Amino acid sequence: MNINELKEQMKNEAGQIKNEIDLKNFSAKYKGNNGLISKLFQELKKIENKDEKKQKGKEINELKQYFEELLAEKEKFLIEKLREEELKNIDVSLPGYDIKKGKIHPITQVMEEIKSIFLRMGFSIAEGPDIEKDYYNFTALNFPHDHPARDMHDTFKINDEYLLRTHTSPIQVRVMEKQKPPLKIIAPGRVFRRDAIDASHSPVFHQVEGFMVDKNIRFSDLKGVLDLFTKEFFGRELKTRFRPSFFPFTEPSAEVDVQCVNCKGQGCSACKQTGWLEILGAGMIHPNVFRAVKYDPEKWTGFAFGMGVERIAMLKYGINDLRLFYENDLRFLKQF
Ligand code: 2NL
Repeated sequence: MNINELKEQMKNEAGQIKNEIDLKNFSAKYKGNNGLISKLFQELKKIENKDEKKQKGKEINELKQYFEELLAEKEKFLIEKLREEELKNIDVSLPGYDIKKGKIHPITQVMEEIKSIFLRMGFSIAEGPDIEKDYYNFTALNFPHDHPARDMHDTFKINDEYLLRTHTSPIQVRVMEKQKPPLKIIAPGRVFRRDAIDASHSPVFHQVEGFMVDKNIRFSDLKGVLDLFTKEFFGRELKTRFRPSFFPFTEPSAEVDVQCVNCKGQGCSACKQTGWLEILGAGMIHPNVFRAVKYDPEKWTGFAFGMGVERIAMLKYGINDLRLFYENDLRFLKQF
């Protein structure tokens, strides 16, 4: 068979390729060590006339080139055909897959919302270690050595020097040690207390504390910042009130109530008929705390506050048992 006839045969065969198997057979017939093209090259070696050999070699190479083109063209054609058939079988009226979306845990959501409100007021965020020195957790915060909160029964002690922080205040002491005022800082984090678990206690919970130090910071600044916070977080229509209280690290100290989110201050079972919910502790930073971080209490003043995130979340969403946050029951978590 001469080259031109072979070319013609290739073309006809290629035209009849309908599927992958046909393509494989077509390829095997001509290509590879046992293929027809290889055989032609072998026969070429036998030709003795140089010019004839050269001419024939050129023709076989052209044939090989032609074959490769046919093969590539057919391969492309088959892939496109396959894709077309796949598309034909897609029923666009079928409902889509139900993609199960994960969610942010409600405690994290509330933490993020609290942080975002204070960030908008110009506060920065600071963090610190869960395992803290007794010094940063108690001593620098003006806790007397015999203060009941230092008791073994309230604090997870690691050794004489270290413990699990019982509040996030040590973060703020560390910030003040390193940085000079003016400061506006939010300190969120996990805290630990030796409490038995019940509807309102957990050995691990979350706090957001905050403080501001500058010249001439007054109690009215504290009231303005916290009033704006409660309005943003609980609702514009709810009032806040400040009651006198006591903390070792602030003087004067206050507890902050917001009007009951449930009854808007009318009195209901959620607020035990008082119309108010306690949400925060706060006060003016005690001069002894400033002395511990080598700030001059005659020059600088500041306020600080702290809130329990679980407590705030429970009040906001009307949840009566803190344990729901830790049980990972999807029926509960899905609601947030
Ligand atoms: C509460 C009360 C409070 C602070 C936290 C604080 C921090 C420094 C200095 C002074 Cl470094 N005070 N924090 C002040 C008042 C109250 O938390 O009931 N938290 C759940």
